[in-house]
Amino acid sequence: MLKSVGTNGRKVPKIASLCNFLKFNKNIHSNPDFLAIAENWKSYWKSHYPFVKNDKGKKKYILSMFPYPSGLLHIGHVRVYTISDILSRYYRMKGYKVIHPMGWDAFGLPAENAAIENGISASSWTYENIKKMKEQTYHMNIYFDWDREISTCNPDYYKWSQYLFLQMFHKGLAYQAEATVNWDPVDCTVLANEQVDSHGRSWRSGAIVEKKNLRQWFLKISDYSDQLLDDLETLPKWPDKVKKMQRNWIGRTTGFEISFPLLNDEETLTVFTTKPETIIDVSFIALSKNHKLVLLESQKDPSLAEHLRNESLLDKGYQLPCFAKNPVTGKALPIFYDPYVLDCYGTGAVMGAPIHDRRDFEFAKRNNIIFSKESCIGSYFTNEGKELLNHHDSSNLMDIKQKMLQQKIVSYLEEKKLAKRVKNYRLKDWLISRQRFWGTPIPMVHCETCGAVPVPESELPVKLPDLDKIYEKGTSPLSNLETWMKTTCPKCHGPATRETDTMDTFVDSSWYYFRFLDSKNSELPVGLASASSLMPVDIYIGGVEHSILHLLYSRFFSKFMKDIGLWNGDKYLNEPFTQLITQGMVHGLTYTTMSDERILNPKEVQKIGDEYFLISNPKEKVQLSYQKMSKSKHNGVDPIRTIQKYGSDIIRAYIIFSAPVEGVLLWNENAIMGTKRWLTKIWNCVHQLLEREKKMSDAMRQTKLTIVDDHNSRKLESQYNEFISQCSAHYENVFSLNLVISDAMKLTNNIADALKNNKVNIGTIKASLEVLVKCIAPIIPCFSSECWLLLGHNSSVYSNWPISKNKKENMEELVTIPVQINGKVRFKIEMPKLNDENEILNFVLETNDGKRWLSNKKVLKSFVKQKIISLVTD
Ligand code: ANZ
Ligand code: ZN
Repeated sequence: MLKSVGTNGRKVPKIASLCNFLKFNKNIHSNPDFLAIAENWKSYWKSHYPFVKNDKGKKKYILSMFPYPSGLLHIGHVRVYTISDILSRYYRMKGYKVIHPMGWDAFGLPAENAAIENGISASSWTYENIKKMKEQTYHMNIYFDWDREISTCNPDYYKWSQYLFLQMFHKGLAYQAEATVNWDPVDCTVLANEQVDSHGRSWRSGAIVEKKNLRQWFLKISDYSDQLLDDLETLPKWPDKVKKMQRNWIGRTTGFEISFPLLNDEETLTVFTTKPETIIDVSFIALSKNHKLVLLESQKDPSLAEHLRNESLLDKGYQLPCFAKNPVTGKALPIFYDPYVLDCYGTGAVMGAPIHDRRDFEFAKRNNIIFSKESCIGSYFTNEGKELLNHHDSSNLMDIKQKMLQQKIVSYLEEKKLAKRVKNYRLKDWLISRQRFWGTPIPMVHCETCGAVPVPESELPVKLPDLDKIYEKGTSPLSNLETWMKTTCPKCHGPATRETDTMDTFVDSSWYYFRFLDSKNSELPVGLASASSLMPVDIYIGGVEHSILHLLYSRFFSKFMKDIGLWNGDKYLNEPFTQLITQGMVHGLTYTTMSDERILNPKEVQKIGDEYFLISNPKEKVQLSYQKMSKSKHNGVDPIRTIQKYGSDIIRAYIIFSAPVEGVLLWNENAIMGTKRWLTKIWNCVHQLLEREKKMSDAMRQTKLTIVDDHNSRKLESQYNEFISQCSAHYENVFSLNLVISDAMKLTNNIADALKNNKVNIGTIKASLEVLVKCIAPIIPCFSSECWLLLGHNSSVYSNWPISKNKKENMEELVTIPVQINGKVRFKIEMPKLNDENEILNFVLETNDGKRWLSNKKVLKSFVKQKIISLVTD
């Protein structure tokens, strides 16, 4: 049941209305003071919730990727949060229960480096930055659900990262293994394969990565390879390019493992091949550096050992003193070690068929291996094969030949138990050990008797020690803290030491979107009911640079969380993100010298006529281009400074208008002025309308609400109704958010024309301005709220989304409901299916009939029952 919500019962934004009232009485055509309007509304919203609370509405989980708290929101952050904020405001207006949380991906190297360099604690550095960045989101007027806020460096959060690690450990999905690892010599830590780029450089420091042997913790993501690959097909709202990258990363190949007996030995060598039919043309076997046989032989053969040790010889092959037997042709095959064979792919052994494969061909040439240039495959036909070939055209010829041959060879070898069909993956287990301080401690202890023992759940979190200063770089800082390390073994109670590695921060960010839904739960990472009713994330927005790692790890975690009963997402195949939006980059104007493309500071440049020159050398021409913003290119913008200059509304509108969400945004301050002119035009329309209304007699004012059936009024009416439907479509499509503004600009011009030519009913003009202001409110919150207030509304501009009378598009959504006042049905209204009673009542009060019957009354009671709205008034 509803409380009394008469028009006069609602809250009016006092500060703003007062300021504005003064302003508009003084000079109604003055330009709007965007900064003052923004300040008034932002401070009003500090204590007043701008939206209609709707706990019964359908949920919409809108999430932008949480940032690393570097202390400064950069323009990329501003773009992504603006998009998610706009979408969440839109869906709130539509009556959804929106979840739009924010938190901090707060562990990681910069805090630790700051701690080493400046001697401050990583923790206070991080929390200071969080404070600063939170303030910056306030300037941008981003409405986050701060009551859900989390920081991954908070023990209340990382306790659950540790809990999840332990669950993986118990299921055999977390294990320790000796591994040759990627060692970043600058950051002094291990990197996952995924963190090394195609040039062998660290994704963070850019240093050439070295190889080292260490005992490390791994998560067995490979157990989920098939699910992670197959379920990509169920994500139609993910960009194809991202799905393609993930597919390649998982890299499933189906092929065969074939065993080659060694001559004069019991052992066999197993190779992985996708073309088993080429076995009849094989002329050698090549092995990787760490292949068992290579390691074995190197113990007997000092020159091979030397060959493997000597970095300068490593790219040359080495023939081993043994031979393998081709199980099909019976030929003896030389065996080589060669660096072109990868350790971590297939079996680390390749059968070389030089006439079929370019790399095998090059290898054979390098090593003087003799091979026949005639392929045996060409002359190999069965009788059925010959027959088949006569019935097919030549384009399929090779394929069929190949397939038949493959079948024959495979079944021959299978019979002898020398071949089996296997799937091979590029995706390896995830190495999560980091020799760093500022991360989630891995909750394990090492005991001489019992080995690696998990910390009991009741003792979680294993807290990081308070450390004011971190001195050493190179070893894990935790291993220098004897008191912290010393502990007792949970199993035998003997002396033991704590694990000193911390987790890769990608672990923390693999499940944070669950925690937002139940951020204060002290029993579990997330409650089953919260997770199952509020997951998955409906719209996830972030940078395309996270296409592989973060998204793959998150998908792995959410599938694992289903497996241990933390959520039931079977309906979505336990996929965490239904729609993925990868926002485009922001590029800035960059000055470079014409001669050698040296990046210049704008201070070094002067404009002469239409051209640019170096100040220090006026003969040297300077060229302008747009490039990805970065400090080194002197082409960045400080978002806070621009917001302070223009106001958050204009910057938000500019960002959205200048490019489609996924496109590159070329930052051009001159274009910001265009946005400002457009909003000023709306402002003038509102004031002209009010001025005209003021001049109207009471009698005229009564009639103005009923739309006169003349041509011009009907035209404007149809334009704004069309605008509503177009706008909804753009908001829902997301990719074309920029079109909301171009459509709104068109409608603004139509309204301005209508005011100028005086042929349109003033009620229609008012209605169209109201629609305009409401539809842009998700993008331009403060200015729209101010206009809404000026147009005479006490309610929030966000109280409901306008309904298009353009019936065709809204047929499904609209219902007709009779409204009964003090026992008598007075009128019927057409309205969308709303769930919230408050919202329904607001809707009734906004209609012309509602105004007529209820404007001077106080609603004492209201019922929404069996498709009838019943009101009791004074
Ligand atoms: C014989 C052959 C003949 C092959 C031919 C290919 C073409 P994709 O398809 O990319 O997955 N291979 C197997 N293990 C390897 C390793 N550890 N390092 C480097 N190469 C390896 O590659 C599968 C093919 O890559 C396999 O099939 C094998 O060479 C090679 F005309 O076997 B093939
Ligand atoms: Zn023990």
